[in-house]
Amino acid sequence: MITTHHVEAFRRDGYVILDRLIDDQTVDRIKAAMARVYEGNYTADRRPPAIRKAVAPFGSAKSVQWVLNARVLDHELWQLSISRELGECAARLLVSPCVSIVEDQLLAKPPNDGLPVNVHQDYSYWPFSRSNHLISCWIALCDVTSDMGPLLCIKGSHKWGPAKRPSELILGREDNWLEGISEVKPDEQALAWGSAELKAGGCVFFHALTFHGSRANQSNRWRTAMSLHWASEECKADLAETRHHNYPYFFARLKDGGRLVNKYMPQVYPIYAEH
Ligand SMILES: O=C(O)CCC(=O)C(=O)O
Repeated sequence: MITTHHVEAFRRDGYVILDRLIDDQTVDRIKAAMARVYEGNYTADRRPPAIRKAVAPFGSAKSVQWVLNARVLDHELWQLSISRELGECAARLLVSPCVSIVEDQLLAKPPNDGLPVNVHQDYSYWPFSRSNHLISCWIALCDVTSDMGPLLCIKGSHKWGPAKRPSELILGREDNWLEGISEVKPDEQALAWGSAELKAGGCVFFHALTFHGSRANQSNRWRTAMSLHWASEECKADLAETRHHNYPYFFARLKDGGRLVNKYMPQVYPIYAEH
């Protein structure tokens, strides 16, 4: 699925858009799983028994309603997250011999002019990795048009270096939407944007340092998406940084300086233990 053309575009621009990543049946299954999770119905709860509580989405009625790491709650979401085929796409773009899945996100953006998602780099939320050699994939679960607040990536911004988190993320404001780039954007550089206006099942792969965000959804339809995030072989754990994470149990049995691979973050490509 990933060609040398995609690899070159990813290296140059920091993102690559694919019209089709998953088929219609998979889109329908993931949408149904997403609805279950938002209703509090978990088909395969992999969390430690002591913390199996209802998960409230982050955000507000106006913001994107955001659930992190729902793959550990639902069988379908787990199956998509551990897909060898998708992991291979991630590994090819990162030019890494292997990848593990380290995060996923469900993203339901309300209609009728809610809040934007402020521009940020995903790596600023992953201090637990000593390397920024990670990749994200934002998958459209509905047809996304320009008025729906599609994901927007700044071309070439993965070369600007790491920046701090913006002061706000999902409760963003239009007047400080670009605040996050001010620290690292080269002075005279004009911004060029890639926009994820896609049919359901299309996606954008982007580097962990690529600045991205989205404007308000001005349409009268929900904009739904799921994102997956993989770490390359060179990503080693910084355990001191895992203690402040919302989900410390995710880092169970990792070694400081060891790979980001455990039962919640399995290596998905290549799969060594196929029987
Ligand atoms: O869905 C959005 O608008 C933002 C998603 C995002 O920031 C991500 O997937 O990393």
